[in-house]
Amino acid sequence: MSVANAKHTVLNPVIPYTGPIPGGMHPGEIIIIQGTVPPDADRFQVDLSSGCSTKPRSDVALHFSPRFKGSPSVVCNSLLQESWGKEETLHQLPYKRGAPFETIILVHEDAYKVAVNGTHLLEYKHKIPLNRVDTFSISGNVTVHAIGYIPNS
Ligand code: 9QG
Repeated sequence: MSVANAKHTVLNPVIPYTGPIPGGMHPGEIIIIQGTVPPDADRFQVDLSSGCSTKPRSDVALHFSPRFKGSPSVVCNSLLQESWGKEETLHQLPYKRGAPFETIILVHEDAYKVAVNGTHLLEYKHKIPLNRVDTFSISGNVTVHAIGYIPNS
């Protein structure tokens, strides 16, 4: 799977980036993010949200946050009515400061499955119905070369 398969591609977005997910989210769809972690990175985050309001802040279905500072980890969570839920923390970090990466978010009926550099990393069960998720954001210490959206058919 590569961005060459994507139906919609966003190239070299300015970070922080927020944009619509073309056609919304359905099981079988894939979002690919190709980027590089800066050498001095602390953290970055990918958010799949329900709208793009900042005040009040939109609900976040998937907040995916690799953290490089302290104990390396990946934190996932959801934001509902401006409150964070319970963090799901994986004490493993396949990203490296200064290195390029490819992250794939696969949309399943019951969960998101995230793979990094070709290896499955984690699964995050849906807290917000897929039909409410329409906005992609990426922010923090990251450079993004391409975001690709691959539809399910
Ligand atoms: O820290 O944790 C995820 O559970 C919070 C962070 C918050 C999230 C959250 O401050 O930061 O990572 O989107 C946010 O508000 C980010 C940048 C307990």
